[in-house]
Amino acid sequence: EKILSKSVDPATQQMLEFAEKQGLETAWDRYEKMLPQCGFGELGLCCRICNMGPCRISPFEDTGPKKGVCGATADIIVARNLIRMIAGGAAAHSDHGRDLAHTLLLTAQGKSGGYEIKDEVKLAALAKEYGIKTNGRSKEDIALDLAHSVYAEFGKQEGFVQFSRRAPERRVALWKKAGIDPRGIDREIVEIMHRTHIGVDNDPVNLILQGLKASIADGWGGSCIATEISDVLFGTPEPVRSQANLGVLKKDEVNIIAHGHEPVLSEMIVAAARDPRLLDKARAAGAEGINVVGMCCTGNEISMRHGIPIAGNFLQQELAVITGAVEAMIVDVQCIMPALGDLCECFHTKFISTSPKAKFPGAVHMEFNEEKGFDIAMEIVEAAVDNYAMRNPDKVFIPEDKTDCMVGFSTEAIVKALGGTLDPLLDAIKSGAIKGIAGIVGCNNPKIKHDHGHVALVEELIKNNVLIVSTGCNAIACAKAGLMLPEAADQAGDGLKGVCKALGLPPVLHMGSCVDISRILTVCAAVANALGVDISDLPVAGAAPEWMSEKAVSIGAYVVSSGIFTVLGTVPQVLGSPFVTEILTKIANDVVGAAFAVETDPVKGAHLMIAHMDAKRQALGI
Ligand code: BF8
Repeated sequence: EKILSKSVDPATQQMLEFAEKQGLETAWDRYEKMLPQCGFGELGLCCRICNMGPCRISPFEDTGPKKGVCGATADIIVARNLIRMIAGGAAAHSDHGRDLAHTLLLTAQGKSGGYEIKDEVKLAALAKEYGIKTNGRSKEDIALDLAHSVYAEFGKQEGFVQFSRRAPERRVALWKKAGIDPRGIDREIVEIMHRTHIGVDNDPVNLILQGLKASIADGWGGSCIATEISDVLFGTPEPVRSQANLGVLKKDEVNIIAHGHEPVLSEMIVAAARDPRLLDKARAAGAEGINVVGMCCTGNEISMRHGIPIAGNFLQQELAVITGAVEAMIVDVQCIMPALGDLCECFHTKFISTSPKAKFPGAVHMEFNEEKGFDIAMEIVEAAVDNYAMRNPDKVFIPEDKTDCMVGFSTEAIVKALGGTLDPLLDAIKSGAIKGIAGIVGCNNPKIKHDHGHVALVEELIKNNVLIVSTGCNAIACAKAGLMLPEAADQAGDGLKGVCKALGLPPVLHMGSCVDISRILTVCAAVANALGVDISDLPVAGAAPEWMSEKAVSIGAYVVSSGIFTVLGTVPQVLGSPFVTEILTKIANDVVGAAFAVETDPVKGAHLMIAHMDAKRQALGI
């Protein structure tokens, strides 16, 4: 029963039971040992920004300090802590985008190892946005100019981030008026670090506005660059069948997990694993083949582009190792638990780090670089193949669960599925067959029953005719729950069911990894532009039911800044300041036309979103 309370996912439940029997520790155990978590930290009231501290503000009215040594109040401390989280998240997403820009540059110069320009249509479209000439030019020449242009977005000191101009004019005007139209990506992140230094910006409103500004640079800048350049290099996703959950690991094959975020690495791992030389080697070692599967967002990337199965979402990374059937856990950056090092020691699994930016205790470091991308990937996959002989069959326990799913719904793929224009979608929204669109995204968090927040919220929404666009660990949860199949339309309300059946679409569309939330922004902008309104006028809402990362904080901030009401399913560390809480949940409406709500019950969260959509529909007169 204790295990049932930890996850709704049957594979996860089985693996947790197995782990417990083996005495193996997971994030859930470590979370329990952490309880009760620090009350000051939970409320955002602890300040460690300078060495006069740490300071902590008493949340109680009549006792304890109300100001830090420098005089910072709860409002200042909470606001500073919050926007530092945004800086961390925006930096992570944007650095991912920068790595793609780097790969595009090397590829255009003919210096990358194994990469090519796959989507010339997108290359031309992006070139047009930047005013880069395409007539009579080679794709490499165009790509070179584009790489320089997107690279420049990071260090821009003035002006604006180009892709932000996809937003409706009214949205841009509103950003300008509020002083939150970002100039350059790095600039806004650095400015957060400056302003939150001791003795700089001590106005909670001014601090939060800068947080929003940096987050917009993430969503409409760094994340958008990551998505678009990935499409140019690896192809824009189209609907493809895949499978999800730990049952995708195979008993008789070399199992390789690509875990992390950047397709620059995982694309090459996928290519190397298909190389006949390594396949022969695997067979010679007694394996039937090489089975590459994904984990977390890199799993989303390669499943969207190649149908590669996804082993699981964030909280399943340790469980994958515990199956005893993984030859190599290959990681790059973000959402990789350092716990994997100790855990892999208990098995034959090789934990292989590849990024100079991300090293881990207990990992073998095989540094990856784009110049020699394919060759290094070959070495990494070969290390996994060699490790097959070390597998102990007695330790292998692979749960059977795996679910079919249809993934790969880029904006372009959605438009194509609709017959070439957004009109059928707009008509369905106008007629009420579809009540609205919800973007459901984000992580897992042991504070909430694994996947329950995701699945219960999405099920309630589709029942009420809300079409779902999904990314990140939510997408993986939905795939595992069978919600990403056209048949899942049977679980939807009559209106949505009819639309899905007519178009052969699932009610929950997999739009990719977390940086691909930029795809959701692009769709919202296109719908708003088609209707001649702002994004904040649309019957759309967002939610992050199980969020935990700093990236999720930045995402939430740019989604709200883009005019989309957003429900958080785990409580952010801001409640120590009633004023900051009010800014986020109410006052933001007056500035950006949207705000946050916090609701830990997913069904109630769904109804907050539905009520919001109803209100927007009424205002639009539909
Ligand atoms: O970028 S949803 S746990 S894997 S942070 Fe991480 Fe959260 Fe998963 Fe992808 Ni996004």
